[in-house]
Amino acid sequence: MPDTMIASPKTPHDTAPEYDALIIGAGFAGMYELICLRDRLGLNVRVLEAGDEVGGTWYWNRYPGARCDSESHVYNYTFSKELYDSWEWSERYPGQAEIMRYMKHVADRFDLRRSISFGTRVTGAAYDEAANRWIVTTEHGDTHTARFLITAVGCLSTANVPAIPGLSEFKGEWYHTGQWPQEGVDFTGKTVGLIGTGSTGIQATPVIAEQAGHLTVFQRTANYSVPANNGPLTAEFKQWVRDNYDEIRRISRSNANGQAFTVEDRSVFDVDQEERQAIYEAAWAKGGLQFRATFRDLLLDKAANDTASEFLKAKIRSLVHDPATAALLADIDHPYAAKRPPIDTGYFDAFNRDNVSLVDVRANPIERILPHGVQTSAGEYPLDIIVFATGFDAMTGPLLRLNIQGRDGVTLREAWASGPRTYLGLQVSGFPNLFTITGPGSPSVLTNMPVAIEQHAEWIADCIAHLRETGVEQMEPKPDAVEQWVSRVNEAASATLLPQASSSWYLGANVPGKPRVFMPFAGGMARYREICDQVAANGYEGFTMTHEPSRITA
Ligand code: NA7
Repeated sequence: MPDTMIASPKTPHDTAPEYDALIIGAGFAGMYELICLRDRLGLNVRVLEAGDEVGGTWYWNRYPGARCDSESHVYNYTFSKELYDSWEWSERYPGQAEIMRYMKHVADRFDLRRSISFGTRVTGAAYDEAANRWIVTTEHGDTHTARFLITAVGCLSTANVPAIPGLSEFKGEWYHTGQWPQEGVDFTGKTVGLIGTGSTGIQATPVIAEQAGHLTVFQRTANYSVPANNGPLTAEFKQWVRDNYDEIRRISRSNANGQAFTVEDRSVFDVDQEERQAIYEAAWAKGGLQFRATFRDLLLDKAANDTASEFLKAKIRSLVHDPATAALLADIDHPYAAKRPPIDTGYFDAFNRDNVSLVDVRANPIERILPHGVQTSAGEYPLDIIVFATGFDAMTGPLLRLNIQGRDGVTLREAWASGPRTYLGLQVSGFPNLFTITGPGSPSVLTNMPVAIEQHAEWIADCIAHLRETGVEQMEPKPDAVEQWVSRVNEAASATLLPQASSSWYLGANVPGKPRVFMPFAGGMARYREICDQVAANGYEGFTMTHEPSRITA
């Protein structure tokens, strides 16, 4: 008697809802993948989302000052001209609330919510080899099964709350910026401590300072920051954006960073000192991430980078009145932009306020959290509220916490014990039919995210369409393709100054015990797109395609 005909008691999996594809996460990536698979391919798709609304990163990161570092006219979907025309941004850099309005607008326009289960955190995903299905478990204890599992969990969605002794005994309030209460936090008159001076701490500092009685910023690694020069968009600019959809889309899809600006094709050493200074001054006045784009060798040559870093350190010293505070803020240990470069609105100026102080926790580390404050090796700081702007277990953290188990019961955590190993950042060997949108090994965080997300969502949809047309049941990368891609990711990083920032989250260095591996692909978005397209054109080179998995019995 064939196995399938043996009568056996029903397991919960037998009655689990069955889909063609399950998508985890309803941020930019999950929403668009849903449109691709449900509306274009006609698949039966469900999205499982931990939050109560769409938005992903922007749903959780609603801390004071939360704002995108990409300019609004490129921080949106471009797959539909009609959608593009239906929305108008109000500021140069969109704030969290406006981005949430945009994402709700997209959800409404494409009727996405009917396919999304909100308030549904995924706690496990196991590949059932016999059935060639993914069995996904949620925090409510229910299961869903699907042929394809697509993670759209973002790169910066697993909060890193440092394990500082004493936190559980803290009598005041404490928050991590990436898990901010929906109702907000009232800092009025409070003594606040903010730990962390990455992009988030740099955005939050001036805003909290305006409300708090006193704000103490605990700095471990000093950081560069360039003014965002944010402000309302003029009617003229809005019209330019409307008139230039094709060109903005073309540029952002054809350069290395997914932004609407290109890196100048000149070396720092092509110009003399005076001209270089004028170029930096103009870029500083214009503001934004394009400071990086002033010269082509800023991220390739340390001597070139030194010229930018000296300019930016001098700016800090000129902005901050107290020389000791200025010196501490300008005591930066890494090349400019080797860590993710922040942009700000009044960060350095905030240290000129009487109610803001800076504490050096590199020289005098935080030793413990006291019931009413923070203790460093130099002294105690009484606090009512602690804000952890301490970042994320980036890129791998959101995937590992899903507890994914692949072929033969091997977990993703085991497969990635020495760091992430993917092919193109899209698939993992031993985890058939699992796709990871903006996974480690893809350009992701080194680009304007919507551009990277659209490319991945479309590539995956095209791939699934191909599998359907050709009758392929199971797809996963060949181990040697993974090996080669991991080498290529390392080579791309090594060609830049990016690995030189020893405390960078790109390297996993911010999380104790995390393998030090440069995670994103630094070879550029346009080059990466070409590689992915070529792989597909070559019949999905590097992947094993199985028409009839030998052990499928159901
Ligand atoms: P980041 O960039 O990882 O910054 C986190 C900050 O918190 C950084 O200054 C860390 O210092 C600091 N940190 C982390 N743990 C500690 C402890 N234990 N003690 C003191 N200071 C600590 O996170 P963000 O949220 O600012 O930005 C993440 C990304 O979101 C950003 O790059 C954009 O892409 C959007 P360290 O540098 O590790 O010494």
